[in-house]
Amino acid sequence: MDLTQFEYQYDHLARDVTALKREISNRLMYSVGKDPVSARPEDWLQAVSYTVRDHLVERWMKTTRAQYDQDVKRVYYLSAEFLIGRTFTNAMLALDILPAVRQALQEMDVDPDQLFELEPDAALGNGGLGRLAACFLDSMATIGVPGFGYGIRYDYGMFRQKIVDGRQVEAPDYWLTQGNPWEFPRPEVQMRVRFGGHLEQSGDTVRWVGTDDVLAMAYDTIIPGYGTQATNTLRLWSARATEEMNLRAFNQGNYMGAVESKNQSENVSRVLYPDDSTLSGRELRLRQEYFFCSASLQDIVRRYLRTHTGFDALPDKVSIHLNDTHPVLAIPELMRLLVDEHLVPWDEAWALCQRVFSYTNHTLMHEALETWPVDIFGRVLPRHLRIIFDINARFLASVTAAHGQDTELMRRLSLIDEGGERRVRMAYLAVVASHSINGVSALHSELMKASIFKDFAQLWPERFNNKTNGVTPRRWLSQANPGLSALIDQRIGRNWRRHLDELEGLRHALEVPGFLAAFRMVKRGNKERLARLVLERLGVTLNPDALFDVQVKRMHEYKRQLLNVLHVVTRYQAILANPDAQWVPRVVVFAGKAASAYHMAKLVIKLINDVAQVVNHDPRIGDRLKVVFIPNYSVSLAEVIIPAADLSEQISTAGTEASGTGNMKFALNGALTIGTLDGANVEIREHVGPENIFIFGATTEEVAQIRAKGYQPRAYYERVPALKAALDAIRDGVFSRDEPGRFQPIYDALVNWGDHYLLLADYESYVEAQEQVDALYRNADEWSRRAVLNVAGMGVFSSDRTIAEYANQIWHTRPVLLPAPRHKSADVPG
Ligand code: 26V
Repeated sequence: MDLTQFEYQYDHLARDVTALKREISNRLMYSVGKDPVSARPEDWLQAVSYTVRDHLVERWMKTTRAQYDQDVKRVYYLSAEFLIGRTFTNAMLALDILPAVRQALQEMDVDPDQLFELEPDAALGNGGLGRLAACFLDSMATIGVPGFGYGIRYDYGMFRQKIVDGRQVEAPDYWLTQGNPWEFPRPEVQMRVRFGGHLEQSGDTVRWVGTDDVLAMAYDTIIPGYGTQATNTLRLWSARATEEMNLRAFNQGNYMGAVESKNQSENVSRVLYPDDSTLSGRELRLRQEYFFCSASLQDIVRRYLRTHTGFDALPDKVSIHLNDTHPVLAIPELMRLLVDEHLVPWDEAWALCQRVFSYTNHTLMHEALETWPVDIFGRVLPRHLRIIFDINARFLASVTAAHGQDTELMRRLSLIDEGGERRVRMAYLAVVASHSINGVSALHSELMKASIFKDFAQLWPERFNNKTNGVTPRRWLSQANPGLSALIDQRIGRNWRRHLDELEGLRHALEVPGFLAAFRMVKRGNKERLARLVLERLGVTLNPDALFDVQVKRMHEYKRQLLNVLHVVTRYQAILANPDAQWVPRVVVFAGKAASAYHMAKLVIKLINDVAQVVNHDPRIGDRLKVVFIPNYSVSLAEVIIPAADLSEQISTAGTEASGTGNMKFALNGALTIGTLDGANVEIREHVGPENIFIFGATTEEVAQIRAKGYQPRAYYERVPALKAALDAIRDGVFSRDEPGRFQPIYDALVNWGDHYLLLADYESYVEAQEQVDALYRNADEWSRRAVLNVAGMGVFSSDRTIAEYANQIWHTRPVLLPAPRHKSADVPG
């Protein structure tokens, strides 16, 4: 369906503000139980959310029915994280009723923008991996892939970050206080998930008995597609105590004990693990992973069996995608369901698994690769450990049969790491069980084959492939940047929302008189919007004419926020040394959360805030340099920060950032990138042109060479005076007068302890690139021209393109066919 039809269809809604007002009043009255006089803004938000949701339900039913009738192949996207953010605006956009709802609210004396700000983010994710899952859901619905998301309905999402005295303080994110109008509880869909117990063997059959069980209850969220009737479902599982658990506990007469054990079993979906840097190895995390895998697999098998007998057709009807290793327990769970419960012979079950599962790897960082100690694993999931041992034995036997006895190779390939404490290697299990294994950028996919999966890539080269990430243009341009969207619409029409390639058309706009000025005005408006937010939240006044230099992402050593700080300190010192030079005024913006136990990342937050204090209050500096750390980075905050950026910092050590997706969002919103040849930056450079991006630093190969030669960070420290000055200032307490030794650990990590991420090696080339940035920014027209060329080149980074590749090359799914939409409106715009 093309977009013009779409516009015709909903045109009537845009006119029918009256109908919307009636619906909202009804919802306020009958669903929220308030009258307009006593309703609080929260009540209005509920009422209008229900109203908008009502408009989605009909298409949802239709899509679900059509999927069932056509018996289409479904894609199940299993992910421990879905970082959705807010739903309200997104849903209105999908329905194309935002202007009508705005007007309806205004006519009811309710401020729509105030309402939008009240909606809490659904922050069920840490960062890139979770946000990618959310962009993928949007794209699957939009391009008509019959996709189902499966995950956990955490009661507490990603913690709220407060900054107290310059330090991160974590507060719980109980996002469900006001209820969640976007979800449908499904008390009739409850799956029993078993833990613990032991195995009883009789002959060939194994029985898993004596388990402690928890129920998984489904909550469904509608995922609307944009410009289509198609909608999909995100099904999240919430833990409930079983009936026998309740009875057993309460019958013992110990009321509080009973409540406690009920709580215990419900704890499994209580809280998102907020650490994306190291595996904590905590048993509760393993239980969470199994909890949602088991419930999802039971649900998938149940749905399949409604329309099939026998499992032969399973791979033609079901694709299960593993978003990193967190859902890998789905593999032994499907084996258990097939072999133990449906009596499918092992070899047949295994062949089915290999045709059903596919896996995406999102990190090469050793600390984040999941492995579970065999003893914990065996205690929590004895049956699954046995299944994994059996898979491993057969796998290693097949390798021996093909390649001969090679103990060293066996040791490297084994699903069980036998060095030290025995551990299950979850990524290897994913590789062995999947027909497709992909990385998330061209570079990352190559590195993956050359490093963590080297032996497997030699065994099965055909299984490995790349799917470069993308982002949804609906949220990250249309919704986040209405100003730029309107300007683009004027030039190339509205179709880019579904066909992002059409942004190429902006190249011609460069010839249109006044276009660059209009583009700059939009950027300026976005910078004013961010400046207002910063003034409100931090009390710092920003000059919207300054260059906004932005690094927002999780706090990690490999992402090198610290390299950015070194540049800030260098610039501060240079301004002091040369106050009369023509400095390009700069605002350096940081935001991001650190894992609560990640001391170095937290110390970097403190350093940024301390540097900000000194720089922002130094009267000699004035407007020439300002530094802000905006607390509580989140999807909704990103939607305000990203459109306001002139410069996007993507400065990870080459070879460490799998892809990055923030990099894409910034360029799409007309920021220029300063970055290393890492992750998707490499492909961004290809698409925007090397002259329109600031690339610096060692390449992956150079990083390897530097390390191989025996990297000596101290040599750089001693050789480069500006670097030495910056490091000395940090070490000597220039930014921490109250505690001069506070940042000694940072200095030591860089100068004395090996500087693992090569900040000092890349410093000079980074500072030089920053000077080129200044030089270009002085030429406003040339800067804007290059910014437009960045937008124009971003078409390929739509998650629609990514999902189309997954659908065609990995899942082999076809879109569901929906009846043509009804044209309710008679008057069709010309
Ligand atoms: C890691 C871990 C470690 C074990 C326990 C829990 C946990 C939870 C999350 C993670 C996240 C690591 C993977 C990740 O987020 N990777 C990011 O994925 C993005 C989407 O593909 C990609 O753009 C980023 O470059 C990559 O860092």
